Amino acid sequence: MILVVSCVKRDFNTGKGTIIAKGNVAIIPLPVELIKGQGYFIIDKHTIVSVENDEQLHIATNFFKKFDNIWSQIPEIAIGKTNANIVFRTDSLLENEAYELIVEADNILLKSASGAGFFYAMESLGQLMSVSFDSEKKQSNTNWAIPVVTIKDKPTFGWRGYMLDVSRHFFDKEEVKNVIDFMAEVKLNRFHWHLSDDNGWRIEIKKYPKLTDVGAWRVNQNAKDENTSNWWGRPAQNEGDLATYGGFYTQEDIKEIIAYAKERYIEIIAEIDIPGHSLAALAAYPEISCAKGPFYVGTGGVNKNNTYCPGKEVTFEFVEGVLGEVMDLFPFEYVHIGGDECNKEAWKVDEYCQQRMKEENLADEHELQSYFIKRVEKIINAHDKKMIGWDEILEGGLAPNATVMSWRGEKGGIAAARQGHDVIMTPSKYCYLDLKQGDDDIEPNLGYAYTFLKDTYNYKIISDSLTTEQGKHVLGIQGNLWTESITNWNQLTYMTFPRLYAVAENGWTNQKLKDWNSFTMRLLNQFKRLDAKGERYATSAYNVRI
Ligand code: TNX
Repeated sequence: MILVVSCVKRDFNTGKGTIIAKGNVAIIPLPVELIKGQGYFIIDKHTIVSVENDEQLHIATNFFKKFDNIWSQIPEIAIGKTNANIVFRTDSLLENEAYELIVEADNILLKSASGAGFFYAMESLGQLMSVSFDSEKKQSNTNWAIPVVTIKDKPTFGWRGYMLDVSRHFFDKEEVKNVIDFMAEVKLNRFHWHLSDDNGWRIEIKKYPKLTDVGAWRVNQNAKDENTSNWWGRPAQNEGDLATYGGFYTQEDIKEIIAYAKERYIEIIAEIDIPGHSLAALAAYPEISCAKGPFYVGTGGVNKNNTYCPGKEVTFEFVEGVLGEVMDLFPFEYVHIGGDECNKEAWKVDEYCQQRMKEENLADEHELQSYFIKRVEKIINAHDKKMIGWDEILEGGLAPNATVMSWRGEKGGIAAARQGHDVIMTPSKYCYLDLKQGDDDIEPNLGYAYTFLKDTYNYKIISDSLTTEQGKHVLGIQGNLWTESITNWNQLTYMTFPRLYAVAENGWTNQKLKDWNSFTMRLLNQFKRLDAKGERYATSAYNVRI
């Protein structure tokens, strides 16, 4: 495998002084089949792209649009061109998301049965191009040399996800789009958006305006917390730091982001975390809690009174109102309702909860939680959507159609798959991108564990303890970025890369083909791409335990 990227300045027969930016073969995630040939295909001002329909036109146009800043010779792209040298051709025999990319010295052929497959073929093509394609520098006379190669590729898992917590720290619309871009580059297809938690409610709900008027903002306690266990990491530096901290997305923002993700073949799964992790909602609407309040949007640490009251009908009305708008907004078939780490102390003494437990014949608070989640699932199913929850929803009995996200190790996922429920594996030891990865000096630190790159890479998504039939319930893998200790974009990318690449390759590449040594070599190319874009990433994760 060639790993040297070079920009060779020389005369080339299409023009004097033209720069040839030579790419190399170092694709992440590793394709199923890749045969390298001799020579290069040159993309230059004579290149013509032929597509078959509007969707392909869109894919090709968007791909070359990325060059706008750096290249003035974008190829002509049109439907049904006869004299083209980059050709899109539908092959309905290929599986969903599969593609073939055949680069020869004088033409490139892309085959797929779906828009997603063509999109992935183009993303692979992008990785075959020189890193200078990612740089901001204007190179109007650059021609691009794509190595001759034949790729036949398809994903192993249908769910290849990344979760971003925007509650603990807020990331704005442009940052979210950037996240979606870096997911797309490595063929991830599920963006899990953690939109509510104790520390901020981030989605406009028209029926409940206080959720964002009140729930999206918190006092910035940086100054106070400076010498204590400070989740938020940054001491007050100037007057502005004492103002409120927060932000939210309007429904219009969300539509824009959904459309942006759709163009990149990424589905968005919205999470409204209930019945625990709900301080921000309670600050806005205390009547849905067992305790009296008042409540304040959390500023770090754990507040035990952060739970909805499943004894009161008004709680279900609220949940239905909120989820109704969420489901109308997000086209994806799944909605995530959290269900994790719900503190049930208040339920034990609340008269409404006690009454409910009597009426419904519920033995304990776990069954009360299960009652709550099952009612919520009915609301979701009535909208023809499916519910996902963290693995705590197993406690007290799973809701009939629930999908489980296994985070407290693999146990929950294994148990749910054995019960015939679909699962997504995201065990913290392998998939938590907020956990430390090696370098004690410079990493943000939640303080309780590590997630090493090599472990993320080698993690076996379908446990050996499942039968083949049970294993089919494992939909895939997801990397989660919780943001208690991640306050800004640089920290976000630093904790995300390169572990996200390990998640991506693990989810895409056949278990038997995965190869740690090859992965770490190919990673160097990704680091160069990140360098070209000026993005931070952790080399500690790379160095530790190679
Ligand atoms: C557990 S994972 C949580 C999150 C925290 C995370 C920190 C899960 C469902 N709950 O609320 O942010 O640990 O690693």
